[in-house]
Amino acid sequence: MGNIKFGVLLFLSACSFINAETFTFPNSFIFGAATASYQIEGAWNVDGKLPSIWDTATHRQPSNDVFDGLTGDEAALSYYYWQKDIEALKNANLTMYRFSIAWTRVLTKNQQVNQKGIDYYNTLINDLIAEGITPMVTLYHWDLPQYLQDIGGWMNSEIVKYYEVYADLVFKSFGDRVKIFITFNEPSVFCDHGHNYAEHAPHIWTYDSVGGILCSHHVLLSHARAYRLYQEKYLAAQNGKVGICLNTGFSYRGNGSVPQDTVERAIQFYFGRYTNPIFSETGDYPQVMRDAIDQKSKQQGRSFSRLPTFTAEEVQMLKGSADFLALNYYSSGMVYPISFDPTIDPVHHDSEVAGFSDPDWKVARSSWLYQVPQGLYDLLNWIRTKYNNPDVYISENGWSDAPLTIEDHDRIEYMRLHLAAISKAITDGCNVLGITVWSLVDNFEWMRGYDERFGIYAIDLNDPDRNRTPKKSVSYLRNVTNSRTVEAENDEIFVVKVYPMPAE
Ligand code: PNW
Repeated sequence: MGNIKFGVLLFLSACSFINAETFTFPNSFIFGAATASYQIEGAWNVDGKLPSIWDTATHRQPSNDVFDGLTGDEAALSYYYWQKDIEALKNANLTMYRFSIAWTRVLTKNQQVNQKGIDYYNTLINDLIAEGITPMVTLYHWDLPQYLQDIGGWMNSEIVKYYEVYADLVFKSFGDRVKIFITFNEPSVFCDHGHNYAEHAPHIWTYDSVGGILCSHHVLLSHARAYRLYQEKYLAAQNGKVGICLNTGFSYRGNGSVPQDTVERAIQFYFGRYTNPIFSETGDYPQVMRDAIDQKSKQQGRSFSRLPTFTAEEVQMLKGSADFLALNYYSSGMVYPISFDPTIDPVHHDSEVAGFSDPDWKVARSSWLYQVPQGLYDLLNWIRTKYNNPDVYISENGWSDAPLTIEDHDRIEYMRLHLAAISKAITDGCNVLGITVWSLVDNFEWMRGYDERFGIYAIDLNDPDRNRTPKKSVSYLRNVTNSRTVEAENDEIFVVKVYPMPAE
Protein backbone atom coordinates (compact mmCIF):
# COMPACT_ATOMS: atom_id res chain seq x y z
CA MET A 1 0.00 0.00 0.00
CA GLY A 2 2.66 2.44 1.14
CA ASN A 3 4.71 1.60 -1.91
CA ILE A 4 1.81 2.26 -4.23
CA LYS A 5 1.22 5.64 -2.58
CA PHE A 6 4.91 6.45 -2.89
CA GLY A 7 4.83 5.36 -6.51
CA VAL A 8 1.84 7.57 -7.26
CA LEU A 9 3.52 10.51 -5.54
CA LEU A 10 6.70 9.98 -7.51
CA PHE A 11 4.67 9.76 -10.73
CA LEU A 12 2.81 12.99 -9.93
CA SER A 13 5.92 14.92 -9.06
CA ALA A 14 7.62 13.61 -12.20
CA CYS A 15 4.65 14.90 -14.20
CA SER A 16 4.87 18.38 -12.71
CA PHE A 17 8.61 18.33 -13.33
CA ILE A 18 7.99 17.46 -16.97
CA ASN A 19 5.36 20.20 -17.40
CA ALA A 20 7.17 23.00 -15.58
CA GLU A 21 9.19 25.22 -17.85
CA THR A 22 12.08 27.43 -16.85
CA PHE A 23 11.69 31.03 -17.99
CA THR A 24 14.81 33.21 -18.09
CA PHE A 25 15.55 36.94 -18.13
CA PRO A 26 18.32 38.66 -20.08
CA ASN A 27 21.10 40.21 -18.00
CA SER A 28 19.95 43.68 -18.98
CA PHE A 29 16.45 43.11 -17.53
CA ILE A 30 15.90 45.30 -14.43
CA PHE A 31 13.94 44.25 -11.33
CA GLY A 32 12.55 47.01 -9.12
CA ALA A 33 9.57 48.18 -7.09
CA ALA A 34 7.15 51.10 -7.27
CA THR A 35 5.27 53.50 -4.97
CA ALA A 36 3.47 56.86 -5.25
CA SER A 37 3.75 60.02 -3.16
CA TYR A 38 0.25 60.28 -1.68
CA GLN A 39 0.12 56.57 -0.93
CA ILE A 40 3.33 56.48 1.18
CA GLU A 41 4.67 59.87 2.25
CA GLY A 42 2.36 61.16 4.99
CA ALA A 43 3.47 64.63 6.21
CA TRP A 44 0.64 66.16 4.21
CA ASN A 45 1.09 69.74 5.47
CA VAL A 46 4.76 69.75 6.44
CA ASP A 47 7.56 72.05 5.15
CA GLY A 48 5.34 74.15 2.91
CA LYS A 49 3.41 71.30 1.29
CA LEU A 50 0.03 72.46 -0.01
CA PRO A 51 -3.14 70.34 0.02
CA SER A 52 -3.80 68.11 -2.97
CA ILE A 53 -7.19 66.85 -4.18
CA TRP A 54 -6.57 63.65 -2.19
CA ASP A 55 -5.99 65.63 1.00
CA THR A 56 -9.30 67.35 0.33
CA ALA A 57 -11.10 64.06 -0.37
CA THR A 58 -9.77 62.26 2.70
CA HIS A 59 -10.11 65.19 5.12
CA ARG A 60 -13.76 65.74 4.33
CA GLN A 61 -15.85 66.18 7.52
CA PRO A 62 -17.58 64.61 9.33
CA SER A 63 -16.20 61.56 7.53
CA ASN A 64 -14.67 60.67 4.20
CA ASP A 65 -15.90 57.97 1.82
CA VAL A 66 -12.78 55.82 2.14
CA PHE A 67 -13.66 52.19 2.95
CA ASP A 68 -12.02 52.21 6.41
CA GLY A 69 -12.35 55.97 6.94
CA LEU A 70 -8.56 56.44 6.98
CA THR A 71 -6.34 58.85 5.02
CA GLY A 72 -2.87 59.02 3.50
CA ASP A 73 -1.72 60.99 6.57
CA GLU A 74 -0.80 57.79 8.41
CA ALA A 75 0.69 55.78 5.49
CA ALA A 76 4.26 54.47 5.57
CA LEU A 77 5.54 57.96 6.48
CA SER A 78 8.21 57.82 3.79
CA TYR A 79 8.70 61.58 4.14
CA TYR A 80 10.50 60.67 7.38
CA TYR A 81 11.48 57.03 6.75
CA TRP A 82 12.76 57.09 3.16
CA GLN A 83 15.94 55.39 4.37
CA LYS A 84 13.85 52.40 5.42
CA ASP A 85 12.49 52.23 1.87
CA ILE A 86 16.02 52.19 0.47
CA GLU A 87 17.02 49.47 2.95
CA ALA A 88 13.95 47.48 1.86
CA LEU A 89 14.92 47.77 -1.82
CA LYS A 90 18.50 46.68 -1.08
CA ASN A 91 17.35 43.77 1.05
CA ALA A 92 15.12 42.53 -1.78
CA ASN A 93 18.00 42.83 -4.26
CA LEU A 94 16.08 45.37 -6.37
CA THR A 95 17.97 47.90 -8.49
CA MET A 96 15.24 50.28 -9.65
CA TYR A 97 12.83 52.41 -7.61
CA ARG A 98 9.80 54.02 -9.21
CA PHE A 99 8.39 56.77 -6.98
CA SER A 100 6.40 59.92 -7.67
CA ILE A 101 6.95 63.55 -6.80
CA ALA A 102 4.22 65.47 -5.00
CA TRP A 103 3.53 68.58 -7.11
CA THR A 104 2.22 70.18 -3.90
CA ARG A 105 5.62 69.89 -2.20
CA VAL A 106 7.75 71.62 -4.81
CA LEU A 107 5.72 74.61 -6.04
CA THR A 108 3.82 77.39 -4.28
CA LYS A 109 0.49 78.81 -5.46
CA ASN A 110 2.43 81.62 -7.12
CA GLN A 111 4.42 79.03 -9.04
CA GLN A 112 7.56 79.68 -7.01
CA VAL A 113 9.93 76.94 -5.90
CA ASN A 114 9.39 75.45 -2.44
CA GLN A 115 13.00 74.56 -1.66
CA LYS A 116 12.21 72.21 1.23
CA GLY A 117 10.21 69.98 -1.11
CA ILE A 118 13.06 69.94 -3.62
CA ASP A 119 15.51 69.10 -0.81
CA TYR A 120 13.49 66.05 0.23
CA TYR A 121 13.54 64.54 -3.26
CA ASN A 122 17.21 65.47 -3.75
CA THR A 123 18.12 63.51 -0.63
CA LEU A 124 16.03 60.53 -1.69
CA ILE A 125 17.55 60.51 -5.19
CA ASN A 126 21.12 60.91 -3.92
CA ASP A 127 20.70 58.15 -1.34
CA LEU A 128 19.22 55.79 -3.95
CA ILE A 129 22.07 56.40 -6.37
CA ALA A 130 24.63 55.92 -3.59
CA GLU A 131 23.17 52.42 -3.11
CA GLY A 132 23.25 51.62 -6.82
CA ILE A 133 19.47 51.93 -7.25
CA THR A 134 18.20 53.66 -10.40
CA PRO A 135 15.47 56.23 -9.76
CA MET A 136 12.45 56.20 -12.09
CA VAL A 137 10.40 59.32 -11.40
CA THR A 138 6.68 59.80 -12.01
CA LEU A 139 5.67 63.47 -12.18
CA TYR A 140 1.96 62.96 -11.62
CA HIS A 141 0.43 60.12 -9.63
CA TRP A 142 -3.01 61.66 -9.02
CA ASP A 143 -2.23 64.28 -6.33
CA LEU A 144 -3.21 67.51 -8.13
CA PRO A 145 -2.75 70.73 -6.12
CA GLN A 146 -6.18 71.72 -4.78
CA TYR A 147 -5.70 75.32 -5.97
CA LEU A 148 -5.60 73.98 -9.54
CA GLN A 149 -8.72 71.89 -8.98
CA ASP A 150 -10.39 75.10 -7.85
CA ILE A 151 -10.01 76.47 -11.39
CA GLY A 152 -11.27 73.24 -13.02
CA GLY A 153 -8.21 71.02 -12.80
CA TRP A 154 -7.73 68.68 -15.76
CA MET A 155 -10.96 69.88 -17.37
CA ASN A 156 -9.54 73.40 -17.89
CA SER A 157 -7.18 73.79 -20.85
CA GLU A 158 -5.05 76.27 -18.84
CA ILE A 159 -3.75 73.26 -16.86
CA VAL A 160 -1.36 72.52 -19.72
CA LYS A 161 0.64 75.67 -18.88
CA TYR A 162 0.70 74.88 -15.17
CA TYR A 163 1.87 71.32 -15.85
CA GLU A 164 4.62 72.61 -18.13
CA VAL A 165 5.95 74.90 -15.39
CA TYR A 166 5.95 71.96 -12.98
CA ALA A 167 7.63 69.59 -15.45
CA ASP A 168 10.27 72.21 -16.20
CA LEU A 169 11.09 72.47 -12.49
CA VAL A 170 11.33 68.69 -12.09
CA PHE A 171 13.60 68.25 -15.14
CA LYS A 172 15.79 71.19 -14.09
CA SER A 173 16.08 70.11 -10.44
CA PHE A 174 16.57 66.36 -10.78
CA GLY A 175 17.44 65.60 -14.42
CA ASP A 176 21.19 65.70 -13.80
CA ARG A 177 20.72 62.41 -11.85
CA VAL A 178 17.30 61.06 -12.88
CA LYS A 179 17.36 59.56 -16.39
CA ILE A 180 13.89 58.04 -16.57
CA PHE A 181 10.85 60.28 -16.24
CA ILE A 182 7.18 59.29 -16.46
CA THR A 183 4.87 62.24 -17.12
CA PHE A 184 1.58 60.68 -15.92
CA ASN A 185 0.37 57.60 -14.10
CA GLU A 186 -2.74 55.93 -15.55
CA PRO A 187 -4.76 58.80 -17.03
CA SER A 188 -7.60 56.39 -17.84
CA VAL A 189 -8.07 55.74 -14.11
CA PHE A 190 -7.86 59.29 -12.77
CA CYS A 191 -9.75 60.84 -15.70
CA ASP A 192 -12.64 58.35 -15.74
CA HIS A 193 -12.89 57.60 -12.01
CA GLY A 194 -12.27 61.22 -11.02
CA HIS A 195 -14.34 63.08 -13.62
CA ASN A 196 -17.01 60.74 -15.04
CA TYR A 197 -18.37 58.87 -12.09
CA ALA A 198 -16.96 60.43 -8.93
CA GLU A 199 -15.16 57.36 -7.58
CA HIS A 200 -11.77 59.02 -7.10
CA ALA A 201 -10.66 62.58 -6.31
CA PRO A 202 -11.81 65.15 -7.32
CA HIS A 203 -15.06 63.11 -7.14
CA ILE A 204 -16.80 64.84 -10.02
CA TRP A 205 -19.75 63.32 -11.84
CA THR A 206 -20.28 64.62 -15.37
CA TYR A 207 -23.01 63.85 -17.82
CA ASP A 208 -22.06 61.55 -20.68
CA SER A 209 -18.30 61.25 -20.00
CA VAL A 210 -17.67 64.89 -20.84
CA GLY A 211 -15.41 65.46 -17.82
CA GLY A 212 -13.28 62.38 -18.41
CA ILE A 213 -12.94 63.15 -22.11
CA LEU A 214 -11.74 66.71 -21.40
CA CYS A 215 -9.36 65.42 -18.73
CA SER A 216 -7.80 62.91 -21.14
CA HIS A 217 -7.46 65.55 -23.85
CA HIS A 218 -5.60 67.98 -21.59
CA VAL A 219 -3.45 65.24 -20.08
CA LEU A 220 -2.35 64.21 -23.57
CA LEU A 221 -1.47 67.81 -24.46
CA SER A 222 0.34 68.33 -21.14
CA HIS A 223 2.32 65.14 -21.70
CA ALA A 224 3.37 66.17 -25.20
CA ARG A 225 4.36 69.68 -24.10
CA ALA A 226 6.50 68.25 -21.29
CA TYR A 227 8.11 65.77 -23.69
CA ARG A 228 8.95 68.49 -26.24
CA LEU A 229 10.24 70.78 -23.49
CA TYR A 230 12.65 68.06 -22.36
CA GLN A 231 13.85 67.48 -25.94
CA GLU A 232 14.48 71.18 -26.53
CA LYS A 233 15.86 72.27 -23.20
CA TYR A 234 17.35 69.29 -21.36
CA LEU A 235 18.08 66.30 -23.59
CA ALA A 236 21.48 67.48 -24.85
CA ALA A 237 22.85 68.02 -21.34
CA GLN A 238 20.97 65.32 -19.43
CA ASN A 239 20.45 62.55 -21.98
CA GLY A 240 17.46 61.04 -20.18
CA LYS A 241 14.27 59.37 -21.37
CA VAL A 242 10.68 60.55 -20.99
CA GLY A 243 7.65 58.29 -21.25
CA ILE A 244 4.07 57.91 -20.05
CA CYS A 245 2.48 55.26 -17.85
CA LEU A 246 -0.72 53.69 -19.21
CA ASN A 247 -2.75 50.83 -17.81
CA THR A 248 -4.98 48.29 -19.40
CA GLY A 249 -6.01 44.68 -19.23
CA PHE A 250 -6.28 42.57 -22.34
CA SER A 251 -9.77 41.79 -23.67
CA TYR A 252 -11.06 38.41 -24.76
CA ARG A 253 -14.23 37.28 -26.53
CA GLY A 254 -16.85 36.74 -23.83
CA ASN A 255 -18.75 34.02 -25.70
CA GLY A 256 -18.86 32.18 -29.00
CA SER A 257 -20.80 34.83 -30.87
CA VAL A 258 -18.68 37.86 -29.93
CA PRO A 259 -16.97 39.28 -33.05
CA GLN A 260 -13.21 39.90 -32.88
CA ASP A 261 -13.99 43.54 -33.67
CA THR A 262 -15.52 43.95 -30.20
CA VAL A 263 -12.21 42.99 -28.61
CA GLU A 264 -10.40 45.59 -30.69
CA ARG A 265 -12.93 48.30 -29.82
CA ALA A 266 -12.59 47.53 -26.12
CA ILE A 267 -8.81 47.96 -26.26
CA GLN A 268 -8.97 51.05 -28.49
CA PHE A 269 -11.45 52.91 -26.29
CA TYR A 270 -9.62 52.17 -23.04
CA PHE A 271 -5.95 52.09 -24.07
CA GLY A 272 -5.85 53.32 -27.68
CA ARG A 273 -7.20 56.73 -26.73
CA TYR A 274 -3.71 57.40 -25.29
CA THR A 275 -1.47 55.03 -27.26
CA ASN A 276 -2.82 55.91 -30.71
CA PRO A 277 -1.97 59.65 -30.41
CA ILE A 278 1.51 58.90 -29.00
CA PHE A 279 2.74 55.56 -30.37
CA SER A 280 0.93 54.94 -33.69
CA GLU A 281 2.12 56.04 -37.13
CA THR A 282 -1.10 57.88 -37.94
CA GLY A 283 -1.38 59.68 -34.60
CA ASP A 284 -4.56 61.28 -33.18
CA TYR A 285 -7.43 59.45 -31.47
CA PRO A 286 -8.31 55.97 -32.78
CA GLN A 287 -10.66 56.27 -35.76
CA VAL A 288 -13.30 53.99 -34.13
CA MET A 289 -13.45 56.34 -31.17
CA ARG A 290 -13.57 59.50 -33.30
CA ASP A 291 -16.39 58.07 -35.42
CA ALA A 292 -18.43 56.70 -32.50
CA ILE A 293 -18.34 59.82 -30.33
CA ASP A 294 -18.90 62.20 -33.27
CA GLN A 295 -21.87 60.18 -34.43
CA LYS A 296 -23.38 59.78 -30.97
CA SER A 297 -22.97 63.49 -30.25
CA LYS A 298 -24.89 64.20 -33.45
CA GLN A 299 -27.60 61.70 -32.53
CA GLN A 300 -28.01 63.52 -29.23
CA GLY A 301 -28.70 66.74 -31.12
CA ARG A 302 -25.43 68.37 -30.10
CA SER A 303 -23.92 71.01 -32.39
CA PHE A 304 -20.36 69.74 -31.76
CA SER A 305 -18.74 66.47 -30.73
CA ARG A 306 -18.10 65.64 -27.07
CA LEU A 307 -14.61 64.53 -28.20
CA PRO A 308 -12.44 67.60 -28.84
CA THR A 309 -10.19 67.68 -31.91
CA PHE A 310 -6.43 68.10 -31.97
CA THR A 311 -5.08 70.69 -34.42
CA ALA A 312 -2.70 69.33 -37.08
CA GLU A 313 0.15 70.84 -35.06
CA GLU A 314 -1.00 69.10 -31.89
CA VAL A 315 -1.23 65.76 -33.68
CA GLN A 316 2.42 66.21 -34.72
CA MET A 317 3.47 67.31 -31.24
CA LEU A 318 1.89 64.17 -29.73
CA LYS A 319 3.11 61.70 -32.33
CA GLY A 320 6.29 60.00 -31.11
CA SER A 321 6.25 61.92 -27.82
CA ALA A 322 7.53 59.02 -25.69
CA ASP A 323 10.88 57.25 -25.50
CA PHE A 324 9.22 54.26 -23.83
CA LEU A 325 5.85 52.99 -22.67
CA ALA A 326 5.45 52.40 -18.94
CA LEU A 327 2.77 49.73 -18.75
CA ASN A 328 0.73 48.96 -15.65
CA TYR A 329 -0.82 45.52 -15.90
CA TYR A 330 -2.97 43.85 -13.24
CA SER A 331 -5.81 41.90 -14.80
CA SER A 332 -7.87 41.16 -17.92
CA GLY A 333 -11.50 40.66 -18.91
CA MET A 334 -14.02 39.07 -21.24
CA VAL A 335 -16.04 41.43 -23.45
CA TYR A 336 -19.29 41.41 -25.40
CA PRO A 337 -21.09 43.98 -27.54
CA ILE A 338 -23.96 46.04 -26.18
CA SER A 339 -26.01 48.65 -27.97
CA PHE A 340 -25.84 52.35 -27.25
CA ASP A 341 -28.03 53.48 -24.38
CA PRO A 342 -27.39 56.97 -22.97
CA THR A 343 -28.84 56.05 -19.60
CA ILE A 344 -26.29 53.34 -18.79
CA ASP A 345 -22.78 53.69 -17.40
CA PRO A 346 -21.04 56.31 -19.56
CA VAL A 347 -17.83 54.34 -20.06
CA HIS A 348 -19.51 51.66 -22.07
CA HIS A 349 -22.06 53.41 -24.19
CA ASP A 350 -19.58 55.17 -26.48
CA SER A 351 -17.62 51.97 -27.11
CA GLU A 352 -20.71 49.72 -27.09
CA VAL A 353 -18.65 47.16 -25.22
CA ALA A 354 -19.22 45.72 -21.75
CA GLY A 355 -17.03 43.33 -19.79
CA PHE A 356 -17.03 40.66 -17.10
CA SER A 357 -14.59 38.31 -15.41
CA ASP A 358 -14.50 34.55 -15.63
CA PRO A 359 -15.55 33.23 -12.18
CA ASP A 360 -12.96 30.46 -12.62
CA TRP A 361 -10.14 32.99 -12.41
CA LYS A 362 -8.48 33.42 -9.05
CA VAL A 363 -9.38 36.77 -7.43
CA ALA A 364 -7.34 38.97 -5.07
CA ARG A 365 -8.59 40.91 -2.05
CA SER A 366 -9.33 43.72 -4.56
CA SER A 367 -12.57 42.65 -6.24
CA TRP A 368 -11.40 43.81 -9.70
CA LEU A 369 -8.09 41.92 -9.60
CA TYR A 370 -8.25 38.50 -11.26
CA GLN A 371 -5.12 36.48 -11.94
CA VAL A 372 -4.79 36.37 -15.74
CA PRO A 373 -1.07 36.21 -16.64
CA GLN A 374 -1.99 35.32 -20.23
CA GLY A 375 -3.39 38.86 -20.60
CA LEU A 376 0.04 40.38 -19.99
CA TYR A 377 1.62 38.06 -22.56
CA ASP A 378 -1.03 38.81 -25.18
CA LEU A 379 -1.01 42.54 -24.43
CA LEU A 380 2.78 42.80 -24.83
CA ASN A 381 2.56 41.09 -28.20
CA TRP A 382 -0.38 43.29 -29.24
CA ILE A 383 1.72 46.38 -28.40
CA ARG A 384 4.75 44.96 -30.24
CA THR A 385 2.87 44.40 -33.49
CA LYS A 386 0.66 47.50 -33.27
CA TYR A 387 3.27 50.11 -32.41
CA ASN A 388 6.48 48.82 -33.96
CA ASN A 389 7.87 47.25 -30.81
CA PRO A 390 8.47 50.20 -28.46
CA ASP A 391 10.61 49.93 -25.34
CA VAL A 392 8.35 48.89 -22.46
CA TYR A 393 8.77 48.92 -18.70
CA ILE A 394 6.21 47.04 -16.66
CA SER A 395 5.83 49.94 -14.25
CA GLU A 396 3.23 48.22 -12.04
CA ASN A 397 2.05 44.66 -11.51
CA GLY A 398 0.98 43.23 -8.18
CA TRP A 399 -1.48 41.39 -5.96
CA SER A 400 -3.50 42.49 -2.93
CA ASP A 401 -4.20 40.50 0.21
CA ALA A 402 -5.38 41.10 3.77
CA PRO A 403 -3.41 43.35 6.14
CA LEU A 404 -0.30 41.77 7.65
CA THR A 405 -0.31 38.63 5.50
CA ILE A 406 3.37 37.79 5.88
CA GLU A 407 3.16 34.32 4.32
CA ASP A 408 1.97 35.79 1.01
CA HIS A 409 1.90 32.66 -1.15
CA ASP A 410 -0.76 34.10 -3.45
CA ARG A 411 1.43 37.12 -4.21
CA ILE A 412 4.39 34.83 -4.92
CA GLU A 413 2.29 32.79 -7.34
CA TYR A 414 1.01 35.95 -9.06
CA MET A 415 4.57 37.31 -9.43
CA ARG A 416 5.92 34.00 -10.66
CA LEU A 417 3.27 33.63 -13.37
CA HIS A 418 3.44 37.24 -14.56
CA LEU A 419 7.24 37.11 -14.68
CA ALA A 420 6.94 33.93 -16.76
CA ALA A 421 4.51 35.72 -19.11
CA ILE A 422 6.99 38.61 -19.49
CA SER A 423 9.89 36.25 -20.15
CA LYS A 424 7.83 34.47 -22.81
CA ALA A 425 6.96 37.80 -24.46
CA ILE A 426 10.65 38.75 -24.48
CA THR A 427 11.40 35.45 -26.25
CA ASP A 428 8.84 36.48 -28.88
CA GLY A 429 10.84 39.67 -29.41
CA CYS A 430 8.99 42.17 -27.19
CA ASN A 431 11.30 44.94 -25.92
CA VAL A 432 10.53 44.69 -22.22
CA LEU A 433 13.35 46.36 -20.30
CA GLY A 434 12.30 45.71 -16.72
CA ILE A 435 9.62 45.62 -14.07
CA THR A 436 8.87 47.66 -10.96
CA VAL A 437 6.42 45.60 -8.90
CA TRP A 438 3.52 47.24 -7.10
CA SER A 439 4.34 47.83 -4.37
CA LEU A 440 7.48 48.19 -2.27
CA VAL A 441 5.53 48.75 0.94
CA ASP A 442 1.92 48.42 2.07
CA ASN A 443 0.25 51.75 1.37
CA PHE A 444 -2.93 53.81 1.15
CA GLU A 445 -4.97 52.01 -1.52
CA TRP A 446 -7.08 55.06 -2.46
CA MET A 447 -10.79 54.55 -1.71
CA ARG A 448 -10.06 51.12 -0.21
CA GLY A 449 -7.88 52.69 2.47
CA TYR A 450 -5.56 50.15 4.10
CA ASP A 451 -7.85 47.17 3.65
CA GLU A 452 -6.19 45.88 0.47
CA ARG A 453 -2.43 45.50 0.83
CA PHE A 454 -0.08 45.40 -2.17
CA GLY A 455 3.33 45.67 -0.44
CA ILE A 456 6.11 43.11 -0.51
CA TYR A 457 6.89 44.67 2.89
CA ALA A 458 4.18 44.87 5.54
CA ILE A 459 3.46 48.06 7.46
CA ASP A 460 1.73 47.85 10.82
CA LEU A 461 -0.09 51.17 11.26
CA ASN A 462 0.13 50.71 15.03
CA ASP A 463 3.92 50.79 14.83
CA PRO A 464 5.01 54.44 15.22
CA ASP A 465 8.37 53.59 13.59
CA ARG A 466 6.65 52.09 10.56
CA ASN A 467 9.15 49.26 10.32
CA ARG A 468 9.07 47.53 6.94
CA THR A 469 8.58 43.81 7.65
CA PRO A 470 9.54 41.59 4.72
CA LYS A 471 6.79 39.28 3.50
CA LYS A 472 7.73 35.91 2.07
CA SER A 473 7.66 37.41 -1.45
CA VAL A 474 10.83 39.37 -0.62
CA SER A 475 12.90 36.19 -0.38
CA TYR A 476 11.16 34.85 -3.47
CA LEU A 477 12.13 38.00 -5.41
CA ARG A 478 15.68 37.71 -4.13
CA ASN A 479 15.86 34.20 -5.56
CA VAL A 480 14.45 35.37 -8.89
CA THR A 481 16.90 38.24 -9.19
CA ASN A 482 19.81 35.95 -8.30
CA SER A 483 18.91 33.10 -10.65
CA ARG A 484 17.23 35.30 -13.29
CA THR A 485 14.73 32.50 -13.82
CA VAL A 486 11.21 31.49 -12.80
CA GLU A 487 9.45 28.14 -13.13
CA ALA A 488 5.91 27.87 -14.46
CA GLU A 489 3.64 25.54 -16.34
CA ASN A 490 1.90 26.73 -19.48
CA ASP A 491 -1.50 25.79 -18.02
CA GLU A 492 -0.92 28.20 -15.17
CA ILE A 493 -0.27 31.09 -17.57
CA PHE A 494 -2.88 30.38 -20.25
CA VAL A 495 -6.09 30.48 -18.23
CA VAL A 496 -8.42 32.18 -20.72
CA LYS A 497 -11.28 30.18 -22.18
CA VAL A 498 -11.00 30.26 -25.97
CA TYR A 499 -14.22 30.29 -27.98
CA PRO A 500 -14.24 29.11 -31.58
CA MET A 501 -15.03 31.89 -34.04
CA PRO A 502 -18.56 31.63 -35.50
CA ALA A 503 -18.73 29.97 -38.92
CA GLU A 504 -18.88 32.43 -41.86
C1 PNW B 1 -3.06 51.44 -9.87
N1 PNW B 1 -8.55 48.75 -12.09
O1 PNW B 1 -4.42 51.77 -9.95
C2 PNW B 1 -2.39 52.69 -9.31
O2 PNW B 1 -1.41 53.23 -10.16
C3 PNW B 1 -1.86 52.51 -7.93
O3 PNW B 1 -1.73 53.78 -7.32
C4 PNW B 1 -2.74 51.58 -7.16
O4 PNW B 1 -2.42 51.51 -5.80
C5 PNW B 1 -2.63 50.22 -7.82
O5 PNW B 1 -2.91 50.26 -9.19
C6 PNW B 1 -3.51 49.14 -7.20
O6 PNW B 1 -4.88 49.46 -7.34
C7 PNW B 1 -5.40 50.94 -10.49
O7 PNW B 1 -9.69 48.85 -11.56
C8 PNW B 1 -6.66 51.03 -9.94
O8 PNW B 1 -8.37 48.00 -13.08
C9 PNW B 1 -7.69 50.30 -10.46
C10 PNW B 1 -7.48 49.49 -11.57
C11 PNW B 1 -6.21 49.40 -12.13
C12 PNW B 1 -5.17 50.12 -11.58
